[in-house]
Amino acid sequence: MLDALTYAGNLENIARLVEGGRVKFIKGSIAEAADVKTAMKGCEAVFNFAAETHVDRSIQEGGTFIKTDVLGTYTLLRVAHELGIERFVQISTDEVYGSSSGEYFTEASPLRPGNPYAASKCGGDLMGAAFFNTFEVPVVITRSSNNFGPYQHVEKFIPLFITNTIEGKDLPLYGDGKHERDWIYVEDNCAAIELVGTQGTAGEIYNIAVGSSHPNIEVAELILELLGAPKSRIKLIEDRKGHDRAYLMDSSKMGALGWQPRHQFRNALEKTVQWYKDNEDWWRRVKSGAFREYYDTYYKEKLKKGKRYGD
Ligand code: TDX
Repeated sequence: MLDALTYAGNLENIARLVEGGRVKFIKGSIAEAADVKTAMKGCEAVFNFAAETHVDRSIQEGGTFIKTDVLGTYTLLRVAHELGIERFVQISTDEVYGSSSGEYFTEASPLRPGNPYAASKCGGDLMGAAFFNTFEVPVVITRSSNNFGPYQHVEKFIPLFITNTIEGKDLPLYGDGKHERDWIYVEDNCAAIELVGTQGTAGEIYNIAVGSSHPNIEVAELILELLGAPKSRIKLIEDRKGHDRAYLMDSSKMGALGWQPRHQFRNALEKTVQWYKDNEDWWRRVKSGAFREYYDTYYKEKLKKGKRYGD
């Protein structure tokens, strides 16, 4: 496993696997050919999970997204070609299709990225398609809907709202709170990715979605209910710039491969809430230091100007 251990990386998450000898860890960047060569030597397959992923950060500064998500993917592909890698799985996102106003995107839908992060992921996907076409690198691309579950970084919506609730803080909900996301439990996503890695056809794209979207306000209310906190903890704040309303994908191609999601949203959210309750030391460490600084500068003014839900 190659990881640059940026602000979002956390060796603690895989410590047991490394100690048990199941994972060999190498610190380095996917945008550095020398690091990539060291890590890829002797591998049969490459799964590119590495990315800058947080939309809000890409709105503040997009350069690191282009470096990691476009140049990084290109570097991996180039070395994969050189070393004759037998399978290259590019982990992508529903965000590449842009916002949906009710239509379900298929793998053939046009790419209409709505923010710098999504545009960078499009760059990586297109580079993958180009390497398949030009050099026959056996690339498959997965496009998943919103993940949630244990170990997710606290900058993301669900962990942020769970941990803020536990800390007694307000929940910063963007805009009218009616934007919706099709939440997929992380284990369902990983099962789908593994299946594409072993059974997918080179050169193909696979949408991975559950097909049940929830407005953000509903998810926020559910988190508060599960933790026994009042709805008045929700604060409607200034909307995210270019905020995509919804992502809807048709994932029948995954169905044809034999994949079905196994987790129901409510049960999986309950499990996730429980995990954050049981692992307070973990997320308190992640929330301290650099993240605290980011949170305070990014949210403080917005929260001050926000409107309490129900007022
Ligand atoms: O503080 C917040 N308040 C809020 O209302 C945050 C962080 C988010 N939101 C809203 C924005 C979205 O409508 O919640 C929704 C989910 O937000 P994120 O967790 O930031 O996810 P999203 O922007 O949908 O992107 C995610 O899914 C696609 C991942 O971050 C991407 O990496 C993935 O590609």
